[in-house]
Amino acid sequence: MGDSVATKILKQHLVDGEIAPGNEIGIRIDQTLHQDATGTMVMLELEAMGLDRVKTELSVTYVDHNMLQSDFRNADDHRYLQSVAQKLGIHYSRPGNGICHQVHLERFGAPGRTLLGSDSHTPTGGGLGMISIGAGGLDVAVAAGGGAYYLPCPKIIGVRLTGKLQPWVASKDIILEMLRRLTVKGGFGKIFEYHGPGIECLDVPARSTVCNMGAELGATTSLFPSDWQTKKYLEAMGRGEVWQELMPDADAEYDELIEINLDELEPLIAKPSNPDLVVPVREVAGTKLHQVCVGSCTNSSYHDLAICANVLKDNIVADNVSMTLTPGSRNVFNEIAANGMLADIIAAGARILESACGPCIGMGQAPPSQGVSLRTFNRNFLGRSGTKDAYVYLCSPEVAAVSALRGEITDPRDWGEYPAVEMPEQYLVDDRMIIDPPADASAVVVERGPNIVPLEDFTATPDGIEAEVILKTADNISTDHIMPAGAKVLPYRSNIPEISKFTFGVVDSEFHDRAMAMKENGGSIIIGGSNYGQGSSREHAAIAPRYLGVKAVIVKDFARIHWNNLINFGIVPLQFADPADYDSVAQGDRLAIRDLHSQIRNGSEVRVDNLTKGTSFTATHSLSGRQVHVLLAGGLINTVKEAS
Ligand code: MIC
Ligand code: SF4
Repeated sequence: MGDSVATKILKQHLVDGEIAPGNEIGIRIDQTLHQDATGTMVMLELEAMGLDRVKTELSVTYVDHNMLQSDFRNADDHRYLQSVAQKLGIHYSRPGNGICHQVHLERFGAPGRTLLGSDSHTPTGGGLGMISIGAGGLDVAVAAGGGAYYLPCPKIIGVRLTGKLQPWVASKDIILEMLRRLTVKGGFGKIFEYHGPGIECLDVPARSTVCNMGAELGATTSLFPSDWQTKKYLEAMGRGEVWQELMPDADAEYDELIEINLDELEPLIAKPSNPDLVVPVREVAGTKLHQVCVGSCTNSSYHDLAICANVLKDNIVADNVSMTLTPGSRNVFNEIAANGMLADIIAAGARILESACGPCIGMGQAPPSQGVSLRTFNRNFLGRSGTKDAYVYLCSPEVAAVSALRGEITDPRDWGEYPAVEMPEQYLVDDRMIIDPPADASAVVVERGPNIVPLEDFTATPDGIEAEVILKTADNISTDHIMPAGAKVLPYRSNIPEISKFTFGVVDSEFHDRAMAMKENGGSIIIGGSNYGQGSSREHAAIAPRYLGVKAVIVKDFARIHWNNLINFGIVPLQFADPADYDSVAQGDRLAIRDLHSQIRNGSEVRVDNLTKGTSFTATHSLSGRQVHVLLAGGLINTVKEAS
């Protein structure tokens, strides 16, 4: 049996274990990506590990999330990141240069390489035929320091595309169709490899949109082969030399196969408030809009902006709509400025935002109360927009542009002829906003502001837990619920005591105070449903609960990155052996786990006693031997320190 592209890259980078689904494998990481919201923690962790220079082929820190400078905090973080990047041999993409994933794709990604990023949408790089994975900051820090990245060997799922996208149907509709079919947990433990004749009609940015939002499936990553489209893109970016052909073997077999006929695809939309609530646009057409936002790492490439410019040209945004547009990178910005499209967009009344995450992470542009916001982004979790009772829909730039003019959700096929975009032969490229690290960093002084608080020491996991259930949640709790982002919270990303005050704020405003009270009395336990911790890679969703004394999280099942983050920060992650037991536990119950160490070491089952109800149930864990060691040591920082 021949190999898929994913298997070829994994084989070339394997440093530990054997490639077979379910095994834990360790892979070598060629490149790391960090951004400002998770990156300050990565840098603090690298410093805590005592590293003086990264050991990867390439590491880049981007400033794109924490862009609002309403006081000194974010600005101090930027200054810290720039100086520490210089010190550690990391390239630094300055604020204004663009969203990490878009810039990385344009300037650094390369077929056949591995990329680990402290951001869940790192799989955007899969559009170039690379294995790019989102992970918690600590895993990225270890990889930057030359360590392997460990993961349960994923299944490789082939997604065979046939046919051709029809006018007004976009690559965003491919991934929305995947979410419609598979749901937000359908990608757990899987790599999606797109192939087949249908990929011919997709250029690299279109492919990257699909890979980017594979994160919403909960997938390990997604990727496309590296073919003539990849070559064309890299040449247009002036980087033709990094191209190599990378195709699946003719007899490659996949663990499962999914088929999508692009001829039959129609414009789709995800309804509030989960990315898998997908329906055809025509089903919700006519819904009145208050806001339309184009941008985010999913849809901010040149083509995405250009299609909007072509639709908006000589028109005006509807009276009831506030429309924002965000170019994904300074290069895209320059491109639309140089060819006049920016003028068409401004004339149409759209609000131009700086090249950054912006409204996607709640950095401004919160919709009005109960407002309806249509966004080309990837996530619409409750409260993420900054307005808890807003209704956020996700769609393609085509749907967004036409709907902004009509003032209501519109199937763009009703608009008229498709205003096709001509792609540049050669993109405008200017790398002067990327600062290379010096060869000799001995003179670099790391600049730290007063908001940058080093991590506290983590104690080893105790041999027994007796604690109260502080919270019982429903299914699909995202890290946006656990640790919200947005303009108020993000400035505290390098200050755990402060940021912990916002933990679970969206669902339970008393959580922090209750947790602090319980901390003195054995700590607390969280009970969760299915797909607990979906969404972002932010390890603050684990570090803050840990700081607040959460000892264990017992759920029906976990999302991948958050599960890893819990282990890395010494919180015991368990699953109900029988999901029906979820119903037997209530908030306020006192639970006990005796002989935790031997129970975890000696098998996958752990007995949990419910002292309040006088009952007990079985929980399971799926930790590897390595992870058991990390967890019981109190987290990964402790084991890294042990080893050095
Ligand atoms: C997100 O889209 O939720 C973020 C903000 O980019 C996060 C990272 C973070 O929380 O800093 C992600 O996707 O990992
Ligand atoms: Fe930024 Fe949004 Fe992309 Fe996260 S999903 S990296 S917040 S643009």
